Amino acid sequence: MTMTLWTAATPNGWKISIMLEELKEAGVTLPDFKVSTVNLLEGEQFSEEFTAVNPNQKIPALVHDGKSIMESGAILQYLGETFPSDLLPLDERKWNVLAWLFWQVANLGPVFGNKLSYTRYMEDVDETLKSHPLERFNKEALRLLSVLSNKLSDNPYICGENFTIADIASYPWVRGWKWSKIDITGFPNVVKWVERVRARPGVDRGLKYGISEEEVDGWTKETKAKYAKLGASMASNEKLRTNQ
Ligand SMILES: N[C@@H](CCC(=O)N[C@@H](CS)C(=O)NCC(=O)O)C(=O)O
Repeated sequence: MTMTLWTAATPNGWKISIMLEELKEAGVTLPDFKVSTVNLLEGEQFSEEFTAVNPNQKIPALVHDGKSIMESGAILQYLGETFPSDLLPLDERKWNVLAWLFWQVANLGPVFGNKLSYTRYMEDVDETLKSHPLERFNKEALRLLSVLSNKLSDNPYICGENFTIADIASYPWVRGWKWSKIDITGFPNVVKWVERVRARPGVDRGLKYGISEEEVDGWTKETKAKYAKLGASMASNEKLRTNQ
C-alpha cells in the first residue's frame, strides 16, 4: 500500500525524510511513497484536506495502511516498528532509544524552537520584552547540549554504537545552531556528532527533500528571507490562531 508523507523543509519535516532514507540505507524495502509538500507560508496546514490528516495542523504527518499518524516522534517510532532495523532495536534496547526520542520532542525541540523564534522571528518585539525568554531558552538550550555532550562522551551516537531514531530526532534542530544562535562550539562531542551524522548518505539524501541541492548546508539570502517571513508569521501573536 502506498504511503504519503506530508511535510515541509523544516527540522520536524527533515526528521521523517531522513528516516525514510536511512531505512533504505539499512536495506529495508519501503512501499512506494509520495511526498506531499505543505506550504506553511501560504497556511496550507490549516486547509480542510490537511486538517483531516493531522487535526493538530502541523507537519509532519504520515498516512500508511489506512492510518494517519501525526507528531514526528510517533512517526519515527511507527516507521521504526513497522520496518525493523537498527534504527529502532525491538529488544530491550528499545526503551533507551524511546526515552531519548521523547527527550528530544519534549525538551530539545521546544527549547531550540523557542530560542530560534525569539532570535530570528520576533524582530518587532521590544528588546526589553525579549531579553528574559531569550536568556531563559538560551541557558536551557546550553544545559540540554551539555546533557547531549555527556551522552556522546563514550559513544559515536546518542544510544551507543548504532545510529538510531534518537539521533534522527535531535540532529535537524542541533545542526541549525547558527540560525538559532545557540553556540554548540563549547561542546566538542556535539560538534563532532553533527559532522558524523551529516556525513551519512541517508541523512544527506533526507536533507535534500524540499530544498535545492546547493542550499542544503547554507541558504541563499532569498531563502533566509523566505524562512524569516515564514517564522515571523508563525511567531506573531496577531496571526496565531485560536480556532475559536
Ligand atoms: N510536536 C510536533 C511539532 C510540529 C511542528 O511544530 N511543525 C511545524 C514546522 S517545523 C509546523 O508545522 N508549523 C506550522 C504552524 O505552526 O502553523 C512534531 O514533533 O511533529
